[in-house]
Amino acid sequence: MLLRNRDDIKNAVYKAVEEVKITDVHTHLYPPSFGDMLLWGIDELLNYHYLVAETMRWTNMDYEEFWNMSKKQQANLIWDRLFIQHSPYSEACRGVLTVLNKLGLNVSSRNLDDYRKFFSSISVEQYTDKVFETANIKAVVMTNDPFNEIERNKWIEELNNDNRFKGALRLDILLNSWPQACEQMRKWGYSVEENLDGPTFEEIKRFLKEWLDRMHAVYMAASLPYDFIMPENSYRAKIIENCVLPVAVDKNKPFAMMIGVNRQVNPALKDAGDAVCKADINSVIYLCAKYPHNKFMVTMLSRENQHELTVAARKFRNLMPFGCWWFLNNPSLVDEITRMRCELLGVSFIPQHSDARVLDQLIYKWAHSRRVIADVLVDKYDDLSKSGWEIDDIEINRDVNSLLNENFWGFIDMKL
Ligand code: FIX
Ligand code: ZN
Repeated sequence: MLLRNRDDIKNAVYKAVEEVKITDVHTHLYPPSFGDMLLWGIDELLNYHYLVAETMRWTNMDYEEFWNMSKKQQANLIWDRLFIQHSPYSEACRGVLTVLNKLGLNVSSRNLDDYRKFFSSISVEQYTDKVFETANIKAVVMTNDPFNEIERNKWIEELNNDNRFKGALRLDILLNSWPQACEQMRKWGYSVEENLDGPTFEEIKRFLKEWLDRMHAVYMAASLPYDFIMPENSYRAKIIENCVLPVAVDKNKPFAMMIGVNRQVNPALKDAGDAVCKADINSVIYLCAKYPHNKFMVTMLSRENQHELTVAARKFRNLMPFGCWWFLNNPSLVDEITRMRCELLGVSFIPQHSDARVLDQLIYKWAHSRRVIADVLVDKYDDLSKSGWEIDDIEINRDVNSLLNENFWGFIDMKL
């Protein structure tokens, strides 16, 4: 149907963005069959590390005293400081309320125990279906670490029985802590040397292929610190260039680089203790230029890296920018970054991922992002319309499905 004015365009865009079943390209979720590794429910939702960081600004309690509390005691404290004593309009706080509201619970009761009653009345399997339906999600890509002993055993026992949960081989230990990885790999029977001599590169490639196959991984990924540099005479650089990238071409898998973390600036906060620092875009450019047959998904943590990453993506078809990661996943920055990406890349990027650590977060992270992305798209199609270009809802549906689904799966399948 041709759309003649802004209101019609807005209705069509809102409908398309609301109805598209999304592939969430990066999360920390696991299928219910992985047991306690899957976090869900109000107490886990409130214990999200974003909310722990915000709570610690409202108490002079010793960190250890907080960590020694039960999850429920921690949740009670977080609820009191961030929701009762102060209005919960931070993005992570608002998210908790969006989840409760979308589940049909009485948000205005402000009664945590009422909410707990709901979560104790539903099984994790039922709730997983409910969350995927409420958030309108087709599939989520996980973060799967073969060096995590608990998770390693889940994969060896072949426990992933839910096709909605896609594997992603996470390489942080291998790349950022090679001495530790080397010691562990030797125990598993790989003939690897810390100095990378002998059959080490071949053995690392064997390890990567085995785990890509075992996890049916859709890509390999790593979180890389803000001082990540390529080329470099380092274990990490040598393993990337001699092992990760050749295997990625052999298996036709992207290498997803998540760059810019300033790791553990406050270790007492544990997962909440990381910060951000501007990283080096020329390292991304070096890899994309030198390895044209490799596919690179890249997200950068610093707001200051966003424009140069988007410009770099204009230069390299093997570079797919994705998401508004972590400290960027706030409406004001999602709007700014998505607008810039539309203006420089058109439809050829992946606007968002949830990074959900708690199952329930799929509901709020996508409800909030859908709205911001939709509002950006309304302006873009309205601009087109004002230039005389005819807009119809079929093409809007096509573009929205590209942004939130097909750009990812097409990049996965693409052979360069
Ligand atoms: O490296 C990552 O995958 C990051 O997303 C996490 O380490 C981070 O703690 C997070 O969950 C951010 O949203
Ligand atoms: Zn993450």
